[in-house]
Amino acid sequence: MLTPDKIYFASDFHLGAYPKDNSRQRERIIVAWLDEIKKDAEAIYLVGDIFDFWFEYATVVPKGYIRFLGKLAELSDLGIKITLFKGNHDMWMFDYLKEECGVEVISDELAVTLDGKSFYIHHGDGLGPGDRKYKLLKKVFRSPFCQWLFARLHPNLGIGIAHNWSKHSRLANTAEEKWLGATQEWLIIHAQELEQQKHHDYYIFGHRHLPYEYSINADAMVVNLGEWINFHTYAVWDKKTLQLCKYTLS
Ligand SMILES: [Mn+2]
Repeated sequence: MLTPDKIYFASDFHLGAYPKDNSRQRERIIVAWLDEIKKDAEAIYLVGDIFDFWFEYATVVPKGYIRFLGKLAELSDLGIKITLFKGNHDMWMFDYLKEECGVEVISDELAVTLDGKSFYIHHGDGLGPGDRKYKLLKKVFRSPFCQWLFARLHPNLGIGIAHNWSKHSRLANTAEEKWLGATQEWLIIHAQELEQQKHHDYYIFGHRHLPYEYSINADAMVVNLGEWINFHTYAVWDKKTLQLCKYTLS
């Protein structure tokens, strides 16, 4: 066993996304990756949209992802600190994953200092200019009243509606996202604005479904983690550098 001295970041697994067979195969790849990094991981940050849909009723959780959930529990039992961010697809996580898998759930952003460097981490939804429709929708979806109402629906109906909606989502219908240029990439614009208020060494986002690294000044970098349908990308911090890597099943 190596000394656990690495910190890993990944996002947008979209487990459960249509079609189901692809999702099961993706789960195997993710579990293999987690199994590989457990030898040297000190902490793992899963930066949102881990599930294509998640909703916790008082006594019921969505079917599936059992190997993934088991692996999270195993790693957390080994003492690896796992932090799970809510994304726009899985914002309805409450206590279950904390209680069953020992992970910490973060609702929005997390600013954390790791080995003397400051990291600003957020899934990335509802940030930057524009997208006013989603920003409003997010407020509605996150409201306790709306969540209470949704919980009144029978799970077959509620989760059925959600899966149907997700079939029409960006990820289900776009092969691969393309780089728009730094002046158009809204998470870069957002990071530049944040940087003017307070310096961070690294800004880490998911949501964009496009892996990239972009320096906004001499000591601040934006890293987008990509997704695990087309790219299988993750970032690793080794106490000196942050590197964006691609996982291939060996
Ligand atoms: Mn996503």
